[in-house]
Amino acid sequence: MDKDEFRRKLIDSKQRWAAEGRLLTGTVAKRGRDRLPPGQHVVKNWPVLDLGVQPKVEPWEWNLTIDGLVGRAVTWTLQDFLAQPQVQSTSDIHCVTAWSRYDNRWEGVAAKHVLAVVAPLPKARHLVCHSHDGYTTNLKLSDFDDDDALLAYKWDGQKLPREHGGPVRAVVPKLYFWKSAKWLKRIEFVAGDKPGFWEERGYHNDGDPWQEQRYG
Ligand SMILES: Nc1nc2c(c(=O)[nH]1)N[C@H]1C(S)=C(S)[C@@H](COP(=O)(O)O)O[C@H]1N2
Ligand SMILES: [Mo]
Repeated sequence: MDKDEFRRKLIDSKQRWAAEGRLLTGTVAKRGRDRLPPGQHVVKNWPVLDLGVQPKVEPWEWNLTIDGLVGRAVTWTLQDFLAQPQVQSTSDIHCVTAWSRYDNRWEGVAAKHVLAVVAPLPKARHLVCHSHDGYTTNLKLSDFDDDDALLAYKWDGQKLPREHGGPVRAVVPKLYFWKSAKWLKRIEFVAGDKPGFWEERGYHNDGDPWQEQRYG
């Protein structure tokens, strides 16, 4: 199977899941009380999920532009990125395909630090993450503005491997993992919402695992 065929089949089957409402249990859990969201099971390994293309972005050529409706747009090289305060944060992953992985030890730049640096304008209510493989995903600014959201450079003490989005990926633990863009290239602050790749293909706009916001 070539890459295009893989990609088409993967998109087809995930769109079918959404159309059929696969995995929905009809329960609503409570984050903080229920560690595991409804319909999820815990895995020990770390599955790789993407569109079948894992762009190779060399550390020296990687950069991240953060722009749109901000007071101060920036473009960071990896050196600039690493010169920002680095934080550690341990959190759980919840993928919409029903696996969850506990206690991921991330290290990188806190989302709150990003917001402090670029100072989004009051009318900026959403953001779009753009990746090197052409993937996009949208977030509410209020979901990104969370203590455990970060741009991750390390996982479990090691540089983030390419298949998991290295050099740098977004991590927004309170939402399904499709909201966490790998191979991050640009964060664009916008006023009106702009659905991303999966959000345009039957996946929920917000993606809260405890409310089973899988499809929508
Ligand atoms: N750039 C990019 N980011 C992406 C994806 C992708 O295809 N491209 N897939 C998303 C999906 S659907 C999931 S479940 C997670 C998977 O991350 P992992 O491969 O590190 O487990 O990445 C998300 N971020
Ligand atoms: Mo996913």
